[in-house]
Amino acid sequence: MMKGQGGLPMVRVETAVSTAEIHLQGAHVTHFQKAGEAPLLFLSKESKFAEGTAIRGGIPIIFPWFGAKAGAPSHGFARVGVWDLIGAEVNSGGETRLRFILPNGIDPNGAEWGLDYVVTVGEALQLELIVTNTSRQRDFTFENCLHTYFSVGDIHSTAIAGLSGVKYRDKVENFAEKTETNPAILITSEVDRVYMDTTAAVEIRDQRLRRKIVVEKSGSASTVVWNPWIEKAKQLSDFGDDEYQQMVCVESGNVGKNWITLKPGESSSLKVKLRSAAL
Ligand code: TA6
Repeated sequence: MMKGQGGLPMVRVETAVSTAEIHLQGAHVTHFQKAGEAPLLFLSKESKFAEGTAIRGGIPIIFPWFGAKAGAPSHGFARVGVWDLIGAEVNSGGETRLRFILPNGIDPNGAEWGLDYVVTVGEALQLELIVTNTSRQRDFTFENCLHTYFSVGDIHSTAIAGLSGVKYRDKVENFAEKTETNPAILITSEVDRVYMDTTAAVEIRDQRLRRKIVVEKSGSASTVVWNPWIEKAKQLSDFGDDEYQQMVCVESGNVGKNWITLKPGESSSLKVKLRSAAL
């Protein structure tokens, strides 16, 4: 355990093939990089590293709601809560596996849920978010999402493949329902789309870095694609005006109509595997 940016407690992981950093606030993976490659995750140079303030970049854990909520933190409280590191091991494949839990006290409504997060660092970065309904009587309904910010060489020469034919809600056009027609999505303006009922892997093709990033998932029915573009970037105080050119969010979770309801004692597992290869 060490002091990360802003003095926030952080764990640094070094394997034979990669490095990673995870801040205990939000169990927030803020860095992942394979040896000899550019960082996989984007982290804003303007991000605040202050207790209770969401870190801008990396992999925010979104729970128990996605998006804005009156009188409550945007995207839920999991990403601004301090998680406990309860386990660390190196497996036979040389991967480092860390396990975190979010203390229930973070929930002002009285928690009847358990939240575990397992981060596996190796050639790939693997994440698992496990939600358990600990109530004996009541169902538990929630949204969850791993809101991953990917680093790209230049958004103007980046394409996102894997969502062709999928219906989505376009938040830029008042949540209008549309269907994706592009086999490879190009970002040429603000993009904020919630793709629904999709379990497909997504590929980020980065011509500038000559790299593709593959986002594989299970236990997720929604994929969100977001780039703030020029005007929205200027409005974000923890995001550089030009940084929209070096990032894209491809987020894996269960959002909107894909929310999850667990019966008493049930658990759900959201898994994401991130890997890169030469393009
Ligand atoms: O996932 C896309 C989104 O919901 C956008 O609408 C934008 O608000 C983004 O998340 C960032 O949200 P945040 O609360 O982290 O500023």
